[in-house]
Amino acid sequence: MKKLHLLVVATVLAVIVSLCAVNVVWACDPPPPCEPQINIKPYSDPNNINLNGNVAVTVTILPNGCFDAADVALSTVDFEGASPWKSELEDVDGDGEMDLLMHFRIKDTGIAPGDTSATLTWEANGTWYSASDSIVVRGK
Ligand SMILES: [Ca+2]
Ligand SMILES: [Ca+2]
Ligand SMILES: [Ca+2]
Repeated sequence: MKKLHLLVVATVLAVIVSLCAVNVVWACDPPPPCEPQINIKPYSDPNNINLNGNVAVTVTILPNGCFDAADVALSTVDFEGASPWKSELEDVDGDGEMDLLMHFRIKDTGIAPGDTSATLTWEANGTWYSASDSIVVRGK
């Protein structure tokens, strides 16, 4: 009787594990949500934005495997109200995955004194994404 009981338990476990393997049972091991990141001024930290001095600011999308950086629809990109005037594909963080480096005019954005973060929204392959990074605003 005890053997049969163990066999049933083992069978149930085996079924659950195999369902997990094909992602039928989401609760077993849910795939991590796809979370691309942005890096404002990728070569600076903190991300100082001088409203009096700086003309342009660069923002990088790090796709984190969610999509191909080349698939970002540039016409949909919005950085605090600004559209990029220039962009290039570049592996900014050197992890072997291509990133999208974009240039924005600060005066095109709504960034104001006291702001501590800025958000970029964009569409890639029909999905909308949004990510934020910290900023330190000076001037004005
Ligand atoms: Ca930065
Ligand atoms: Ca990456
Ligand atoms: Ca990269």
